Amino acid sequence: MSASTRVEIKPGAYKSDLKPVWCPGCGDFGVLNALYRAMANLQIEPWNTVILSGIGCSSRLPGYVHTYGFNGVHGRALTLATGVKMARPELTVIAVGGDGDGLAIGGNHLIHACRRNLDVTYILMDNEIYGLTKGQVAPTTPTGDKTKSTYWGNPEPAVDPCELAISTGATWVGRGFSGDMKGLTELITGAIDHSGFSFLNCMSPCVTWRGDDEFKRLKAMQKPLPEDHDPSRRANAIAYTREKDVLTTGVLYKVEAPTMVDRVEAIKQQAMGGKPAPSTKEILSTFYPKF
Ligand SMILES: Cc1ncc(C[n+]2csc(CCOP(=O)(O)OP(=O)(O)O)c2C)c(N)n1
Ligand code: SF4
Repeated sequence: MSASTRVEIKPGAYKSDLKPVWCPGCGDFGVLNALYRAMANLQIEPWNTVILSGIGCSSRLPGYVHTYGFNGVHGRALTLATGVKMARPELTVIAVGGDGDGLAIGGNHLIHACRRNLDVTYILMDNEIYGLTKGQVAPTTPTGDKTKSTYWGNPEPAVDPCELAISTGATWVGRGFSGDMKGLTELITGAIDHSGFSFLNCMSPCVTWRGDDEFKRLKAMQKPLPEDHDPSRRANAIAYTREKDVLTTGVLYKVEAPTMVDRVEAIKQQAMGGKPAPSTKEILSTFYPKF
């Protein structure tokens, strides 16, 4: 379709027919609405987009967006995203999920997605708790907090997801808050637009298991990055991790680097000595001549 005949896609067009079943007031509504707006900002084509997730309240999100999607198994959002991106590099691939899904059972996959610099956007909806399973401690639960599984207080130190992503090789790392629709929409737009692995840690309160005050508490702590922040320097970005009394939001880190697909394509070219790559049928016929 030529640019002149293309119809503008409005944020509402990305809504699916499925109604979210999140608790009233859940932070995940803010992330979903910001995602609709970001997709409209970029005029993302739903028919060329896949959203992948694991299991958790937040992992229900793919069902609420009018694109291709898959709500997989716990902790495996990024394994699915890796497969889709490597098989169909031309698609927009977005992975979503909770802090339990992405940092506990799926923590290993996050490390490898970062170091590979897959051209995938990963939105971690961080509520500092396991929401779906009713309030157990998560890797981002602050030390000392009482949860359903830590009656005497959480004895473990918490992970800073942005610090982890920066130090393992993500090339775009941001922190947002679902109570800040404008800021979050800008961040999701930038994350999807980035070529390489973009990791957005989005504070997304669980009002049921972390309490009604979470939005107020985080809003009071939120502080945008200073205008002179240089996101190309890793040390600058790391300085805004492990914060206790403030929630600095914005693009902490952003650099350009070859993606996993770029590197694999370069190897293919090298291996083929400039000849075109064989089709799948040609490859299979070398193993099974009758194919
Ligand atoms: C292999 C496996 N282990 C455990 C579970 C149980 N389980 C389902 S969701 C979940 C954690 C949910 O927390 P999080 O990923 O932070 O998402 P939220 O519900 O808070 O959005 C767990 C432990 C599971 N479904 N599969
Ligand atoms: S339990 Fe928490 S995370 Fe899950 S839908 Fe309710 S408020 Fe959201």
